[in-house]
Amino acid sequence: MNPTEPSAALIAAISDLQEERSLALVRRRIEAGDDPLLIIQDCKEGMRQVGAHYERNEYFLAGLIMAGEIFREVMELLHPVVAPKSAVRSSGRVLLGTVEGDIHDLGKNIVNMLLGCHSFAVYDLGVNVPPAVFADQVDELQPDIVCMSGLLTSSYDAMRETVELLRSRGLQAPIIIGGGQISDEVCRYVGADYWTTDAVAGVEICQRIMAGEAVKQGD
Ligand code: B12
Repeated sequence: MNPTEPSAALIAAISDLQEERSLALVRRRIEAGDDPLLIIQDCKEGMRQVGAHYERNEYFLAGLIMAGEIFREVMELLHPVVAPKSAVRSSGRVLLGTVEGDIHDLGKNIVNMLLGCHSFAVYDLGVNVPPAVFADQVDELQPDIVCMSGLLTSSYDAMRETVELLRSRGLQAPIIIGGGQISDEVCRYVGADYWTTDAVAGVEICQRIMAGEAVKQGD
């Protein structure tokens, strides 16, 4: 890849944990009218590379923290560009949270933002959400869809426990799980109805569910 090309440059800056350069590149692309979703896609690839550095012991926890901070600042820059154009909330009600034991929230926050842009009313429970809290909030808010995020392999058990509790309490609404390493196999293990590793695809699943056109995954 040519590092002067905008995508490659941003991916490399994030992967190298260059905060100022990453933010400058994002500002430049926003000014040039670049699609914010493409910018997010590049940042996600940069974060994946940071994770790979961490796995190879080239970065340590401080590197993950730094990457998280850069991504958070990038999202602050992007937020006004993807902010909802209208205050109407009519597409459906979504309960969202990162499951117990997991504090990764950058992906979840993108899902929240994009659903909001598509007129969904989103109730975000935050991170490290115990199954009982999901269940209580389902009783109270009666959402049309429940969305869970998790990036750690250990989160799959928390997701599974949450799904079991929600179903045992009679929840009929579809459950979507998401996060970088989720797969069809994980979806089946967890007992969720849908899965994705992409926020835009997650919004499309929610739209199809509300339109009665969604085809269940993970069966
Ligand atoms: C940044 C980061 C952190 C930051 C998180 C900051 C924050 N506020 O979120 C901090 C420093 C806190 C952190 C901590 C840890 N981390 Co960490 N982290 C990462 C890193 C580098 C990037 C994650 C990220 O934000 N990516 C960018 C976002 C946008 O992508 P995303 O989350 O996948 O979200 C997208 C989609 O998946 C989707 N999506 C996400 N959720 C949902 C939900 C729904 C419903 C839908 C529809 C879609 C959807 O939408 C998003 C946009 O498309 C990853 C590497 C990687 N490959 O992911 C490691 C990674 C996830 N961490 C890892 C580890 C090991 C840890 C720690 C255990 C490290 C430690 N020794 O303490 C702790 C665990 C803390 C905890 N209890 O949760 C491992 C997990 C390995 C595993 N198999 O479990 C990874 C994979 C790194 C690695 N390769 O080893 N981490």
